Amino acid sequence: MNPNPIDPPAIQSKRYFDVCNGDADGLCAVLQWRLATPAPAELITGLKRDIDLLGRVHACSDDEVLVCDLSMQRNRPALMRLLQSGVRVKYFDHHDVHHVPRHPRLLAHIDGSPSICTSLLVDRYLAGRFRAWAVVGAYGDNLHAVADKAASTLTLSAAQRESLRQLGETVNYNAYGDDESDVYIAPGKLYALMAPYSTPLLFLEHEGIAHRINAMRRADLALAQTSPVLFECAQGRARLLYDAPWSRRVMGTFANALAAAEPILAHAVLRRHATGDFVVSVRAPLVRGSGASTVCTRFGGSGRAGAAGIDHLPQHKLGQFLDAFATAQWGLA
Ligand SMILES: [Mn+2]
Repeated sequence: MNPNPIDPPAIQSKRYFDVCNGDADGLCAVLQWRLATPAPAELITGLKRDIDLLGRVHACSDDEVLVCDLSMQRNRPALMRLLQSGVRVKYFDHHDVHHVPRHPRLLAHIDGSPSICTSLLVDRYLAGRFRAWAVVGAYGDNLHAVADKAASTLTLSAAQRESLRQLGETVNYNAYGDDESDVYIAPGKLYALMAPYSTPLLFLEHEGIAHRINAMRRADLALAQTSPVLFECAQGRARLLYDAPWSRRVMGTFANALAAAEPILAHAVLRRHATGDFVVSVRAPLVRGSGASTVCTRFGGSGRAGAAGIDHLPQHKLGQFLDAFATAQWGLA
């Protein structure tokens, strides 16, 4: 008998944080990881435009952070702070970064080539264990040829592959908006519905939400197709949308649809705010695959080789932007 037991010191248990872009590629990247490595992780995600997410993580020594599909360039200060405070970080991404830091607590799989996305980087790391989800992520990022190739390694009917494509495009669409009131469901809540399913086909079979979001996507796309051409040149075309919840949701999807419909052209979709300033999505010609981020970074934007955007293009810079778009060296940058 011990009359005077001493409680052991409280041990702070290790915490897990999953941080990702709220589009299909980001969500499907984390999903594959968590199917392979289950843990009670806190998900930190947002809309497509919420890219400075790592700063929202309050982790301490020995906690683990998984980061997927978020620009390391944009999140570098928060990344360094976490590493210096003893946090372990696994980082998968395909956005441009000047320099990947070397740190004993950082595992980084960064590849900015136009034929890869974050879901496929995780798929590669996991040796294809949850590949159907990676295929959904790749379709969501408009990497159709790459997604088709990955899908061809699975036993899928043509109809099943088409379902994965539509799901990728639908989950991607659901991430676009100025705030959560624009979108059908917050990306984090959509993730929670997807997470229990080891394959996207099971998710589609048991949950109706993707079908409901897809109906909204089709209606928004039909409206976008009626938008005027703002500018046209030999190598591309720019369309103009007015600002409304539907245009905020469909902008990126519309840009992807235009790129798929006319793959030899570059495409820009501009949405005009009430202030007169613009939000811009740019797609490189699909057949060449690069140049979009080069155009957008000149105007304070960011993105990937094939797809990029500008959050705020002042009205007086419209002419400069259209010049840059018309004279861009697609496929070289
Ligand atoms: Mn991505």
